[in-house]
Amino acid sequence: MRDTARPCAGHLPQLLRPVCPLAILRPAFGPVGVSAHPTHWPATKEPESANTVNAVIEPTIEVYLSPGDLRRALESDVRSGFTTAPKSLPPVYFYDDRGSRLFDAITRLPEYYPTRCERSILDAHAKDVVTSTDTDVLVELGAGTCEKSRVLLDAMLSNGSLREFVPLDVSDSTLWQAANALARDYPGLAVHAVVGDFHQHLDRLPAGGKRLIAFLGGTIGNLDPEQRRDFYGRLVSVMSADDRLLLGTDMIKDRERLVRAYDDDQGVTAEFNRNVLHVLNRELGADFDPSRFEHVARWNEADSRIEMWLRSSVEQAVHVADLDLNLSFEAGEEMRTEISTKFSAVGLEEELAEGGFTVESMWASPGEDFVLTSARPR
Ligand code: SAH
Ligand code: AVI
Repeated sequence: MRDTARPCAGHLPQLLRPVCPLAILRPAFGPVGVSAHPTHWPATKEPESANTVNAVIEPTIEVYLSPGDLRRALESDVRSGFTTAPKSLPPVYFYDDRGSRLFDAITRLPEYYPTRCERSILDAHAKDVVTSTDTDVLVELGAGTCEKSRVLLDAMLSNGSLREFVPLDVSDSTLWQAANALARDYPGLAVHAVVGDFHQHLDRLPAGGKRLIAFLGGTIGNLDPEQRRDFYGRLVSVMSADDRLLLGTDMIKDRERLVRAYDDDQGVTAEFNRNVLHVLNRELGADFDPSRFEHVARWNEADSRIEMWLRSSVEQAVHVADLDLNLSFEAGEEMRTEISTKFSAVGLEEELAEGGFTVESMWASPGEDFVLTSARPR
């Protein structure tokens, strides 16, 4: 279980060095608000709806996870996760640059339906979401490449209410590239990126305006029930009565489809899963041989979740040099790398109510494969 009193880790390799000359990594809990000088990312296609009259506002970035925080969190998670049975690691370590690219590839796989389903709901209902809340600030937690944010930003632009976008993610380079692309594509939009952890930095989100706090992709399902309770509690405590939560959740469905979404034919998800071993080798001087670990995706009926595991194909010893830690794996021994919880509409509504929210609307994709929920603090 994550210790919420200490920094939770993001991926380390890219976070240990600045993502751009001006994205200053400050000591933990230090002052915030670093403005970036102009940077020149390749311009992406300007959406037709972009307001070309306004000037581009250079994005700003706040960094709440210093390299030291991240390093300490990784060390602590490895020590605790590898010395309890079964071995486990939090999924946050998947997302170094390579992991973020692999996740992006996953979202385009034929078997991985959640991204397409959520996108289709946004395409159909972003306008309803925005007009019903009259929001002028979009906050996105675990924003990644911010691809789906564009649908909401376009709707806010059409509604005449678009003012500020605040994406938060642990993956600093992915976030910074996305922030720059969005600032260029939406002239007049203030993009304020936050490198932080949604388990511990929700209270650092800029206040003011009517905020739509989006948590998309089904990432809430990567938290266990206790982490979700903590998350809702912290989120509701920083929301004003005018703010709204927009939550994307993957729903319970036929087991075969679920497992296939996490065990694709091309092996992209397997590579994503094994990526955590490359991260440990690079960051902690471990000597994992990723080819000696098999990707396993399994449906856990009792807990309504897909679990990803890495199964040692042989009996083997692994040394984590930086921690002076010797690990042994039995042949067939598994370590858990991710849970991905699937929800029922009733269960979700109950969970949100217990977390201090009142559900206002739910929009489902065809077949109720995926659901977007808008909720307000009670
Ligand atoms: N929202 C996007 C990306 C989902 S992938 C989408 O729907 O497609 C999950 C994202 O959450 C990654 O970008 C990862 O870096 C980020 N993430 C994972 N754990 C996090 C944490 N504890 N705090 C902040 N971001 C986190
Ligand atoms: C980010 N998260 C919602 C994804 C999921 O479906 O749980 C991560 C993922 N893991 C394997 N494939 C995708």
